[in-house]
Amino acid sequence: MKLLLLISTLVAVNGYITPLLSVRSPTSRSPTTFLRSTATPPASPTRKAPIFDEVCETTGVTLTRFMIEVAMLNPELAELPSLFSGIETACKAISNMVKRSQLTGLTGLADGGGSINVQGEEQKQLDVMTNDVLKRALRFTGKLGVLASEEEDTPVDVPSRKTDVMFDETSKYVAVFDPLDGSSNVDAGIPTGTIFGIFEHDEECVVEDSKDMTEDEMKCLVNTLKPGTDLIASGYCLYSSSCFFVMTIGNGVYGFTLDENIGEFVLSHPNIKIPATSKIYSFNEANMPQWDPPMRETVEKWRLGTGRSGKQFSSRYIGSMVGDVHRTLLYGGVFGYPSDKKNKNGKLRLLYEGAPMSYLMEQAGGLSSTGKERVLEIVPTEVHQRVPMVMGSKDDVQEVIDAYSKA
Ligand code: AFP
Repeated sequence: MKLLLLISTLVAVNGYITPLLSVRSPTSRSPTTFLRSTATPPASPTRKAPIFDEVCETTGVTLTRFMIEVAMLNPELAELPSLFSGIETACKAISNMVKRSQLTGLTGLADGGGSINVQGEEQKQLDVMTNDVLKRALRFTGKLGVLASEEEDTPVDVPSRKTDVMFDETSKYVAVFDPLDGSSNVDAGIPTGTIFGIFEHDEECVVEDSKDMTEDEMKCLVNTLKPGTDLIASGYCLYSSSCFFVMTIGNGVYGFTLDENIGEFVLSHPNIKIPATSKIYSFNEANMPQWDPPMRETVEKWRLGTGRSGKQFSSRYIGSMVGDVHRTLLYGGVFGYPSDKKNKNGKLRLLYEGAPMSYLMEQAGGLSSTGKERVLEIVPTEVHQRVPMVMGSKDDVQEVIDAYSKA
């Protein structure tokens, strides 16, 4: 196992203490030197998205075509299409596994029960298998340095396997994902989804074997995990009445639907914009008595029609984040999992649920907050860190934020 990280000195830049790293990356043979801020994330660069505003049943724009255009418009993203193609393939495979699970014996708990992930949750067979499908699909793209998943105890360093690599091996990206969100619902045929986020990999950490890591090596890997403001791309696949692939590269949100006749994701929702206000809320209301007073009081007003909009809200909650967020993006509304007395940080995971979904929500014109801070600005300190969240239509989420500031 090799860890090629040399921290040579510390310098203060713009008032922030910043380590000056001397790095030997696996791809560049000579050491390179650069500055890396530990305090404020760099602002996301502006990306160009292709303009396709037509949806066509027979000769639509496929996700593959869309990503080729993305790479042409943004040369710095030239390697992203191959990574997306891995995710796309994994989503198609997972969609099939989920759809056929009642017939193929893939329902129920992994190992007949007792298989617990690092967060103490019992794993379903499909949790384990979909995690594997994604890991393989991403590894074979040859674009990935590190990946972190809900079903992995620690971030996994993806070894370079020259024979499996179709393009130049650059270890350019870090992928975070929840392979099968909402899996506790899957046996009942309720929608589930895969959530992913892509960051750039700094390449200062190279761990050739993910087993037997020392504490320092582990820290190095965890340090590759960044706040949502650093996301290059994020998205989800929803396995429901149709299979959807919804994504952003930081310039709007685009939705594709799997056309099973041709086996391709085809653009069906160009430039999704969430309505600024609505009358739908989506929470596990059984936890309401335990919520913070500003959260509880705002939702109580929505129930009575005495909130800012004066409208009486209706409740829609699947208990499967991808399904609930998809509906919220399309119809408007507020989805969330606030903190409560039992779960101080709510339930959702920051890195592979909160941040990627918040990036999409903001790109669609909505907001995502803990009530007190923007979810995208939270710097993760742990891989499986949880975050209280309320996201959705801008005016309605703002009402919650205002209630917190008043309190
Ligand atoms: P599972 O993947 O264990 O089904 O959890 C789903 C989830 O993380 C998210 O998708 C839901 O919004 C949330 O949990 C539902 O939690 P409750 O069951 O506590 O409402």
